Amino acid sequence: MLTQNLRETLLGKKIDNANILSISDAKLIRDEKLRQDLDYKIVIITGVTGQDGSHMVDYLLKHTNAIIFGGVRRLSVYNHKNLAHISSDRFFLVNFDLTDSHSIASVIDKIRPDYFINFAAQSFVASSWDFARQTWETNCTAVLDILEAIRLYRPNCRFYNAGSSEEFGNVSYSPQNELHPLKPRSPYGASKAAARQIVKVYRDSYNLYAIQSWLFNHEGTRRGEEFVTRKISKGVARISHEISQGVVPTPIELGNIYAKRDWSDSEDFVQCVWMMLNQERYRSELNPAQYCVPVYSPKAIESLKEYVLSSNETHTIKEFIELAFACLSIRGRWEGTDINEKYIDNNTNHVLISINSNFYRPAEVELLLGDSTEFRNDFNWTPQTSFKELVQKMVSHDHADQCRNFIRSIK
Ligand code: NDP
Ligand code: GDR
Repeated sequence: MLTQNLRETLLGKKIDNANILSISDAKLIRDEKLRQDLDYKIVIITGVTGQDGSHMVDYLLKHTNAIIFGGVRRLSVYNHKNLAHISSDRFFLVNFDLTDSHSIASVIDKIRPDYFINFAAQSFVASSWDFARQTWETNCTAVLDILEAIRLYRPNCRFYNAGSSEEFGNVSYSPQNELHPLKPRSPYGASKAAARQIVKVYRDSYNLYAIQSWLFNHEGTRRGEEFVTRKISKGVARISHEISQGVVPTPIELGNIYAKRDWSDSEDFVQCVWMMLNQERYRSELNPAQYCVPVYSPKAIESLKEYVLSSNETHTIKEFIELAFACLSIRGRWEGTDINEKYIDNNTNHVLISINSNFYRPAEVELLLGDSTEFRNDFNWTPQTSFKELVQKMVSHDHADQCRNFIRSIK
């Protein structure tokens, strides 16, 4: 019997801490939804409070009729900013922690998903040296636990795990495609590379529809503030405001500004993830009949592919900085070398960027440049957002935020 609170949740109240479901209550909601319409697909997405997970929720609510359960771990502080805009009777939050194998088994057994999209991770490379074990458990051991639970309780559930270009690490050649060897440089990269192996072992051993892509860096207005692009876009917005107020700006402190990254828009990638999870619908050479449940044909599973997703362009952090400032009409010049290198405002001569060696990493991935030709060809896909548009979008968003906060502060 549904409680009053569950009945309200069913109607799609706005997301807040009060309506995070227990796994048992989530099962009641799932059963009730399937009673209304047996055709609903049930999707579990982890990492929904983060960047990609929240965009995936938006994408599926817009383009499918799926019932979505977003997995959130219990935290004492409310962190659902990326979900605050969602109000839907097809999206529910459920409490489970990826580092707890019992909770993973229970959620898969009770909710019986058709898709399990795993975006949850300790995703910050720099922290993976400080929390190597926790990184391993979240990014790798949890993947094994999910696969094992899918094998036992829901073998026809399609599983996606977010892999990373960090698995390529100390790259042997450029651009990196699906054939590039795995040469991780961080505990984070190693955890994703190990997860990739176990996903393949489970796919091959048990005929599971289980895949892991290689995602190159992707960003946006929901990017965590510790990642370099967001640190820059927020910093640029703050500095522009400080200059406009006649205040000497505090420079943004960064580490290795010569590293090169292949940056895309997160919103572009979530669509690709959904395509990868439904390859028979989008790859014309596949025979959809082989993907019928309850049992996937071994031939179908063999023909699944894992893909690189990338912009196929690489840029230094310095280029990102120059463009970000230019978006707000601030032009600068570089002076000094190594730890003394600085970016100086041409107009005011204020220091905008300085180097702090605390942001250097024990081992750096100097260059990433992807080759996503395989995905583009198989799925007839091209990204919507260019590098320039991405930088502009992030800076404009943070600038507008800065202005809003300022207006609020003088009211
Ligand atoms: P974010 O850091 O923005 O989000 C990570 C999410 O994982 C958060 O929702 C976090 O929840 C959740 N999480 C962490 N630990 C646990 C846990 N123990 N139990 C449950 N949830 C947990 O990452 P992104 O959205 O940027 O990335 C999504 C995925 O893609 C990650 O796997 C990442 O490694 C991978 N990836 C990302 C790339 C990128 O450029 N963005 C590139 C390549 C791969 P909480 O809010 O509670 O902390
Ligand atoms: P990355 O992203 O490590 O590529 O991992 P991040 O934005 O943290 O770093 C990119 C590059 O910028 C250099 N850098 C700095 N980085 C941060 N965070 N802060 C700084 O001050 C700074 N100064 C220079 C870094 O050294 C690095 O070379 C991201 C994550 O999303 C992973 O989860 C994902 O797997 C990979 O992208 C692909």
